Amino acid sequence: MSPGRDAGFAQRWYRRPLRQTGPVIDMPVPASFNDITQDPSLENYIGWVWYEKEVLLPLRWLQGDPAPRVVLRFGSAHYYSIVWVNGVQVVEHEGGHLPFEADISSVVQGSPDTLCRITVALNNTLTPHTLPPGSIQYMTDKSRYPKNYFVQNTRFDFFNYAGIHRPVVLYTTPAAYIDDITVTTTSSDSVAMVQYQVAVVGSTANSLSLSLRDQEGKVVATADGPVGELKVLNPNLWWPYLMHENPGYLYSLEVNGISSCVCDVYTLPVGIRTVHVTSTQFLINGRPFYFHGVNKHEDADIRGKGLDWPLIVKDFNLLRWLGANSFRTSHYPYAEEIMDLCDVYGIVVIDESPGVGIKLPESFGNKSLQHHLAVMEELVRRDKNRPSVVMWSVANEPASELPPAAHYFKTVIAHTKALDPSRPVTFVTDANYALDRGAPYVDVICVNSYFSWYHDPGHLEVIPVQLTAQFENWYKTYQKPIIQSEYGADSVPGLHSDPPLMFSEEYQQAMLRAYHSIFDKKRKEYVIGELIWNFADFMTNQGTTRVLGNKKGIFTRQRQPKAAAFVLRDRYWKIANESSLKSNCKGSTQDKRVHN
Ligand code: BDP
Repeated sequence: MSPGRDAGFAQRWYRRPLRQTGPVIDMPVPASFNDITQDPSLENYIGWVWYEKEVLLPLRWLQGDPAPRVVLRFGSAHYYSIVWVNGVQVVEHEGGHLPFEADISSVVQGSPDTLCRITVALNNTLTPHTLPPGSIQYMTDKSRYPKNYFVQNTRFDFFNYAGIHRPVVLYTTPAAYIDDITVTTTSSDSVAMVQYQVAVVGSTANSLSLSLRDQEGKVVATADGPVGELKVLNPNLWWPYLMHENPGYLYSLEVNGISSCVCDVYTLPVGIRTVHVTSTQFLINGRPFYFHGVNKHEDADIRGKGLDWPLIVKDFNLLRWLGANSFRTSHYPYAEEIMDLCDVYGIVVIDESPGVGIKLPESFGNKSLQHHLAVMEELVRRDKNRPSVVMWSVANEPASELPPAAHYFKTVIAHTKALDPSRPVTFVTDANYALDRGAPYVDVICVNSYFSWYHDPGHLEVIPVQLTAQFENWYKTYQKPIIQSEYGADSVPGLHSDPPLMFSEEYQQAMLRAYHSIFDKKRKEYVIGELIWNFADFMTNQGTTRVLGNKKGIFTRQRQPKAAAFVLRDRYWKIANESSLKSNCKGSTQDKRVHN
């Protein structure tokens, strides 16, 4: 649960090289450290880096009987972190992309002054058992490499940016506090039920009262106790963008916990909606939902994967301009700030874990599996109450044809469903339909394919036959709805060629059109979505197929549209207007005017 209380921001951090053998560097937080300086060795640095900052705590945080509980929270830090406060280790955490925190009350309240020194050691090394996995390769041929030379190998296609990527906050709670809230919703025509469960820590003699307010601030339901239901008459349902004239309707659930002497209050946005999967459809509030959206990355010039508010808001404006109703958090959980806006705008999310590049047989062993289960626990705990999240994706393009993949994915998917029985679970595959050992366990088949790009490069004419066969083979085998979870072609902005040749803007457009003609046939049957690869160009490792990164964006890295963005925009608005008419649910006139 994110802090909703008395919070102070920690910033102006410094990266301090290990053992202070080099200069102390000014390092902004949040940001990746890689692209901040002019030092190429920092850009590709693998190993330990240190951050340190001193902050003044308010005196009222350190005194009182009982004194408040003081918490230090990291939105994310990549990859492995150890944190000290005033020299005392307070937490260690494995994995980027997800939050972690530490109760630092006893450390700071035991100190004589209000100055608090926060020290972080961070290591970005990836091993076969991290998520994502990687491996370190030592180059021992002295005729070819300098002494002690090694490289970090990974099997994923984005730059392994590292650093403290999301905000670091200090906040307080009472000694007895609300630790967790779980909310699920059901609805019929005129009544909705909000089932809730509240976990309180630090006191057994707690009384809890809950009230649910609508957007006008009117209390529409109340309840008492740690477990129960709130009944909402004539509910305003949470609808996806372009599926309703008022998408993203959020109620506000206020939870008051009162113990003998203190009171904790937490306010949680609640969207009332249901999700169901049939053999041919994805239903939101009982109506067929078609994913017309994108895959993204957290990636930008200079800050790398560091949280960037202007960029976040720009991206939501572009998504709405495009008529996109959804995205997948390829290939790791995105910042909570992004997820908050998805809830507010009604952008539907397939929430993906960092399980990308699971290719080595040793990455399917028990050590990796246990870590993957722990990551799913962290992800579900963080995002379980978000109406925008309609499905979990546990991985992207693993080697799911390997024998151990069956047990691995059966276990990860079953665990995720046990943590959250209310949502479907999937993983994204590029394996052959006849060989995939994880697909039997998913609710929705998500398949990536790059016909005319990685397969038969330059041959746009193969797309209809290959894509049709792809869909028919998967459906015949599993009778589950299918999402085209990736398809795309690189294009260098400004590069033109007609007839279309690879890497030109025209080729990217032509590839899209060829895919779309098959989507249009199959979405009448069981294809329930299409997510372009990728929303924007993004940085990757250097390589012979990458020119300053992956260029499959329909926007450049600086968020300017390529020609393909206009093709997609026409299509998405057309689909949106068709489906809003079909579901007899008026789209906003303003939105329609934008499309025309
Ligand atoms: C897909 C991967 C994605 C890559 C893309 C590409 O899922 O991460 O960036 O290929 O190569 O297979 O552009």
